[in-house]
Amino acid sequence: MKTVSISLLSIMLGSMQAFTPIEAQNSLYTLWFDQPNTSRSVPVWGEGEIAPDEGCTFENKDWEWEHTSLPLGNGSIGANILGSIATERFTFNEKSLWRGGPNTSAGADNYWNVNKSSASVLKDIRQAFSQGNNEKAAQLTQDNFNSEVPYDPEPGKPFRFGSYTSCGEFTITTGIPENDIQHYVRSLSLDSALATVSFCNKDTAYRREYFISYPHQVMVARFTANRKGSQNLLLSYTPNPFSHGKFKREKQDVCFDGKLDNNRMRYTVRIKALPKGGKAWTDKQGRIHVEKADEVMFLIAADTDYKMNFNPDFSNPETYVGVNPAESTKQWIETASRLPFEELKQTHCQDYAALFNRSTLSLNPNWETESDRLSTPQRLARYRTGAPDYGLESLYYQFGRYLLIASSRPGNLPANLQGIWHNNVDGPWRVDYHNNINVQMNYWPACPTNLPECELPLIDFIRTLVKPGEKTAQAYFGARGWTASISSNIFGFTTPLSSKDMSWNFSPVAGPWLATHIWNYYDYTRDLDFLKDTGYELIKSSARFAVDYLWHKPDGTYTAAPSTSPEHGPIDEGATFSHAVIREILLDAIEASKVLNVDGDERKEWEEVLRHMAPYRTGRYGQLMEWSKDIDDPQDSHRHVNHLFGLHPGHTISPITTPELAQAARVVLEHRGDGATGWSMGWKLNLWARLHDGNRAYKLYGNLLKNGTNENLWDSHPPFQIDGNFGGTAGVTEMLLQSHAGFIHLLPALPDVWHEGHLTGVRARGNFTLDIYWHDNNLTQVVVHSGSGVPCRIHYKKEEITFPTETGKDYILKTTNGKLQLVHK
Ligand code: FUC
Repeated sequence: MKTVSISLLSIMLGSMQAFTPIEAQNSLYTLWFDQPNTSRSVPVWGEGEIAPDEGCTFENKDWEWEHTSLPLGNGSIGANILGSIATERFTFNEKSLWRGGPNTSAGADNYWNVNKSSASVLKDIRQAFSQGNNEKAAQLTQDNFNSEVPYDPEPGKPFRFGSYTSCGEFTITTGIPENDIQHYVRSLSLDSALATVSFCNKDTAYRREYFISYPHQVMVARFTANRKGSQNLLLSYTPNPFSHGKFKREKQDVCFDGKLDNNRMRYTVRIKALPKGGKAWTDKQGRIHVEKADEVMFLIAADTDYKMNFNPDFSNPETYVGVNPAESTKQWIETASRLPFEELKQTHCQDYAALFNRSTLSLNPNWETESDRLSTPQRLARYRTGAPDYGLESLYYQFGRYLLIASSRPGNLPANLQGIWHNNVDGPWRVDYHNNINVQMNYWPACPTNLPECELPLIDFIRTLVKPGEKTAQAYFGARGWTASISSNIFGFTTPLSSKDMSWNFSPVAGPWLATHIWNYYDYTRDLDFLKDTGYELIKSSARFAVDYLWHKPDGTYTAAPSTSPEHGPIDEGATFSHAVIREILLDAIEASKVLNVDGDERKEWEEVLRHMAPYRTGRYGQLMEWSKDIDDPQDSHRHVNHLFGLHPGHTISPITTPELAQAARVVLEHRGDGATGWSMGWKLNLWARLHDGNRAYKLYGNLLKNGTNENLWDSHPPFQIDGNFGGTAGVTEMLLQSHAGFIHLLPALPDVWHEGHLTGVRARGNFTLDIYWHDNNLTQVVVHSGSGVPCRIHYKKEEITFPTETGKDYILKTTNGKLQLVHK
């Protein structure tokens, strides 16, 4: 473990003698900047007229927010700390603050009654395919498999799909001049989820500490200095500009109660100031003044009236309303305000560290580099020149885990396209739940990096889609079960959108893909009660949908007709991607029904369908064919590689079990190239890891960091899109541990440059937790903790070893002369 560089520490220690310095932090776990952001005190929507685009353009107008802010979150509240001097500023989010849904002025019927009755057209489409009339099939699909709900807001009409929207912003003017600042540091420590801003002005050392507590559901901001009476502050809260409400004041507290204009969603933001020394008071504009305080702690709580609903009443516009945010926020503030800062901080750190500390990654720990002493943007810039920085590579792994904990905690919604962080009324792709790779990728690292509880919000979210998704399945496919489409919101939206561009808008396997996460969660945790009580029904009903969606052709095969491969190519009678997802959900359903020993007859049907699914095919370039016809273009460098789903995240293609198909997948990856958007590089990294090509996976990881990462390590599509962060973290895990092929595979894609290191606390399917150590590019030791007492089958290079395990016991394996041996049980 390395500590923060001597020079940085001495700056902090030297300048703040009489003052607690920033704790010596492990540079593996710290993101930091040495330049303040500007004191631009207005939000992106400005102070006057709101821009007509509501901020949905792809270029974020606030470069600093997107590149140099520090994100904090507790899964419900999110904030980005700008760390500016004269006016501190932080953007603010509440996860459920969304426009759209059944409570717009157009009413519930306008929201729910949007599925087209298209199922009867399927037979004409299939007949057209049989006659070779693909044009007709495509036309019929385009005309019938959209809806009337536009993805974009329409002038003068209530916006039904809606968007994730900002919960406003905070500014705190400090009266400190910007032109005389020394020793500025803005840092985020990933092992405690604390953001700190510290600097000196003349002989005063200032420090601000921020965290967002999950146990106490409050954001805490403390402003201190080494000189008494130095805190002269003015805190202002600016609400979402497309909302109306009132500020209520008490002595040192302010409460904003507002409603979004679009759907009347109610939200409350409460702020309490707790000064030591000096005084604090509020004014008519709802601002808080602090004068001559020695220090001040602000507590901020926020909530909306949104209630997650697994069984929405389609006639009730308020079916997702059920929380009184004025009450919930009051309780949180009251509880937190009885506790001193240190106790709030300790409770927060303990809660957070209990998750974060489960896994450590160390890469070439003895490698000394000047990068260790550089700020994160400088470090990244150096890495971009090709200089090795294994610390940065581990930091990125841990940053993904940090972001997942910060944006996805049980009891709230899953991480959206920007996790929980957004700075405008609307945003790219509505900052929604995108079901053709993005929301799924968000959860790739959850179980493998030992954060299974962070996946529970996704599982709850899937449950919200089932009832509306049954209507969609029925209307478009006459199918049992449920499905979703390309985009979802927090109000159970499962219908396709209005666009006739089927390449993205036709996505019926979105539901089955989501449902594969259910089995995956079970397989990692082996939580049988979960499978029995919640999981199995979701898997089974998704498998039923898949079976009914398939076309049983006269020749006896099953194909997905019509289908598409996102987001290019023709409307097809059997896109590889759709088949791969369907294979996976059927395999999951078969396994789950065996585990629970139920539905034997239906299992036979799933097995039968699986046996007769149109097979994977290899085309004229040796590539895994993307469509039913051999039309793949070797020049095609499209970012989507969904036809490789079976290789990753699925498990029907692997170099060990299906070497020819794995080779065909490799050809596809060669054609597509090693560039693309952030998330796409993140996916290719995972795919190369599954092909057991460590050096190529490493190249993709490097490309992701170099070409798809902002200065604050946020993934960039561009714009900022969080999926790539999660894909990156998952990919590193896949390089060092895989467990999808029926055994645990150690160091399956270790790149040559990672000579030495360890990865501890990671999970494998079967509920094993592993600590893996290697030296000179060879495995030295692995400790396997058995969480469920199932037999353990371990594979390393050409070695394989299987042994029975007992729940709660550890097993140590070592390699001697290349031989893997169980040395301790
Ligand atoms: C899919 C991708 C885009 C983007 C969007 C949110 O449509 O093709 O690149 O990630 O989702």
